[in-house]
Amino acid sequence: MFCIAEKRVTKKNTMNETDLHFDVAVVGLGKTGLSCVRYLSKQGLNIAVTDSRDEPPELTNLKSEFDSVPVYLGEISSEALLASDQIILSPGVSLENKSVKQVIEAGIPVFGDIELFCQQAKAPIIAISGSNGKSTVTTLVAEMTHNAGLKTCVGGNLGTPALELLDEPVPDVYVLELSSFQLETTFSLNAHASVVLNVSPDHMDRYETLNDYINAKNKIYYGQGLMVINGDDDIVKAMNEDSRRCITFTLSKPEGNNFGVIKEGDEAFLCQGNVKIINQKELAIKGEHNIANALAAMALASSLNVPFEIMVDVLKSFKGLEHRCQLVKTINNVSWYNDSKATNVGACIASIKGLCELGSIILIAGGDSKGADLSSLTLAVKQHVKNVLLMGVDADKLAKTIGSVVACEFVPDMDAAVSKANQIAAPGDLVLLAPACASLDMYKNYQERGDMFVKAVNALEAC
Ligand code: UMA
Ligand code: ADP
Repeated sequence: MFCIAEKRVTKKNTMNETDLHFDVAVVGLGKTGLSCVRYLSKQGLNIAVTDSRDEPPELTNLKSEFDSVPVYLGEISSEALLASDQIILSPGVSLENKSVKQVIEAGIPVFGDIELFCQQAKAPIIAISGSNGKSTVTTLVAEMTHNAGLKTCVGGNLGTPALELLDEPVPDVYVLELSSFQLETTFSLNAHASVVLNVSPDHMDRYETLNDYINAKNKIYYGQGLMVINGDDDIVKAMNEDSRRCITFTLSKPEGNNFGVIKEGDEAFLCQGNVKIINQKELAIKGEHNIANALAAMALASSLNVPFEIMVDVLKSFKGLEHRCQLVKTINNVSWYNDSKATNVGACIASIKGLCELGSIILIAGGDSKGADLSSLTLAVKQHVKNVLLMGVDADKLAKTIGSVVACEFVPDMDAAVSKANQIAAPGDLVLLAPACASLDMYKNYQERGDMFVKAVNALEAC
């Protein structure tokens, strides 16, 4: 296995003392970059940091903790990279970046923080990826394993950089949410169990083709662990390898010992094989997509023998994460839902389908579509949405896509969107913030966008 310390010794012996030389260059000074510097500096390595931004978010923290580490800002420094034995790339920086491509061509190894983590992790890893539902499933699995008495460390794309988890005593299990960006630069993952929850187009501003995005996601299945496969998703099903242990989940009746849903009259039960585990009505998270999430979480947790009773307790009490299909309030018999985390078309469709039975929908959407083809939104919008309020850089693109099937109106900001929705909503309607786009053109992140929505909704007066 490729190992940082070995590589350093080899290269140092061949270097001229006066040459600019770093053992490792860390590209990107966000959360991941800082966690890498902390980790690598503990090994006594000679580190450089570079970021294309003039003021990357963790600059102050880096300076206060490591004032002697050289930092190259304003562009990703080819000089620093070419003077390094290896490169650790933050997930927000593409392998297609000009300076990064140059070092790859020069034969310098490039990998990411998850690769470093995998080389050191001493406990089984449950790895979760997919276009949508990652954070929900990661949190569910971690609650299940924790409640089953397993010491659980959770992180990755969810928020805590994976390398920070190595500062804790070795747990019984690591539960990691992994993005396609993180998987691109990971080679040694051999998870105890892993899943790609679903695939729908996302990050098409980063990937040239949908296949490139799929190939990155597929890397979560590297190794010999249990493959958890979404039997309802053709793209994920094609990732299945016959020679591997595999368990599937489906919204239909399951075959064999797999997970699925059995319907009996008006009732529906989440099951493993013929064994009923929980009545669908008892799930605290709502919507069809969340049934799939619950099944995936159970399949993953079952790989560590978490008892069904524990899974059921978690599924009855877990009400979902903030900014995911959350009821903010009901006012004048109009319900206001915050799904700011619906940052792509697949999530927006799931959100509409999950809530449409509760009333006609007024949708607040728009932002940065990340180069996505938005056309798959049309059918769900046509069937369930009566008005759309649009904002952000791709408002026009959305209007051109769905304007022929629904009334669209442009609004300058969230306050205007909420105020307009309040004017047009009739009793029994739902107002749903599910933008189908990233927030970064107007907000710091999806949390800030959701907070602005919640604030504006809470300011509405009952009449
Ligand atoms: N950036 C630059 N220049 C640089 C480096 C980064 O412009 O030189 C930009 C990136 O394009 C990106 C932003 O800075 O827009 C952040 O990138 P980063 O790599 O510094 O990100 P971190 O702060 O390290 O956070 C990353 C994940 N972010 C991304 O992958 C963009 C976080 O996921 C994750 O929680 C964190 O590591 C810890 O593992 C966030 C995310 O948005 C939630 N992920 C994407 C998603 O879920 O869709 C993949
Ligand atoms: P991720 O971490 O992959 O972004 P989250 O669990 O944070 O996923 O959910 C984000 C949004 O994606 C939700 O609010 C919902 O709109 C949608 N979503 C969640 N689970 C699914 C799923 N299984 N299929 C499709 N959409 C989903």
